[in-house]
Amino acid sequence: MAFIQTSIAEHIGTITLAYQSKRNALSEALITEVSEALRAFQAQSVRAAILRAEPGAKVWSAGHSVDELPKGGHDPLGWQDPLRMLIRDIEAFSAPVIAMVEGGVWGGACELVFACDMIIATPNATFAATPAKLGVPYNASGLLTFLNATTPHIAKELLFTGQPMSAARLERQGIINHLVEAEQIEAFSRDMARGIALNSPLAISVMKEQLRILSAAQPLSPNDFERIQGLRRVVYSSRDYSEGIRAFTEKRKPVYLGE
Ligand code: YXS
Repeated sequence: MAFIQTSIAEHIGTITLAYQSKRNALSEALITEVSEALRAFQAQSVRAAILRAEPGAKVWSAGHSVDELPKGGHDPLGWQDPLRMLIRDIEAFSAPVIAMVEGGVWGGACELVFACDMIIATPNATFAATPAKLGVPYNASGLLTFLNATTPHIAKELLFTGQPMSAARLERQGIINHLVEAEQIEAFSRDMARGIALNSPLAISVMKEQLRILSAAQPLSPNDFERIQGLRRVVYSSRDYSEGIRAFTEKRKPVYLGE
């Protein structure tokens, strides 16, 4: 792995973001490695996972890789966007994922941390949501992640001001589970993961999925809406679509290749 480190011990899987030269920016390449690690954990029946940066990191993650955002005219956070796929992978992972946070969390990395099942952070960790700063139209299911993990007023302050919010402030709001000093945070996180791993993995995985479904239970869930949009985009950008239009205007039978 070039961008992360992984380990499994005592049924606990650990993913360490290790791309400090780019401040753990969530590039497609890094996200691919995290998703592969989650699949490997699933295959080895991991019962709890910890997602962290390297010890003492000043930046947990700088958020979506800005140079991978479309320059304009295209949805920057559509269904197929790697960050969107990673959020879904975290939510679908059968065991609890604990975000262990030191340093600054930026942009889409805030949503990544909020999509985890629990958050343990050092007091000097900060969270800065940046769509408003970059003029990015955040996507509906991403906003639902913010809403489900925080409160409407805190989500709005994070999203509208774009200013870093302290872990201590978020812990007071019950959004961060525990504030732990840097020297103890690794042992504290492992102890919590160990306790989870002693419980029934089946009961926990079912409750995690039930809570995911219930928390997304909207008249039309933002995920479903975006999936529809994503499927539509696949069709109207396809060869078959333009072939169908051309055959119609040329009054001949279309030849469809399914691509
Ligand atoms: O110049 P080199 O090659 O050394 O690379 C620099 C930065 O370009 C790179 N880097 C990034 N590359 C891609 N995407 C990023 N988000 C990103 N952030 C940083 O990392 C190298 C070191 O950066 P540098 O010198 O700025 O480090 P620093 O320690 O002085 O400052 C760390 C940060 C995180 C405060 C600073 O890098 C920063 O402000 N980064 C951008 C944070 C941000 O605005 N993230 C939002 C990305 S957009 C997103 O997540 C969503 C789409 S949304 O906005 O909607 O939430």
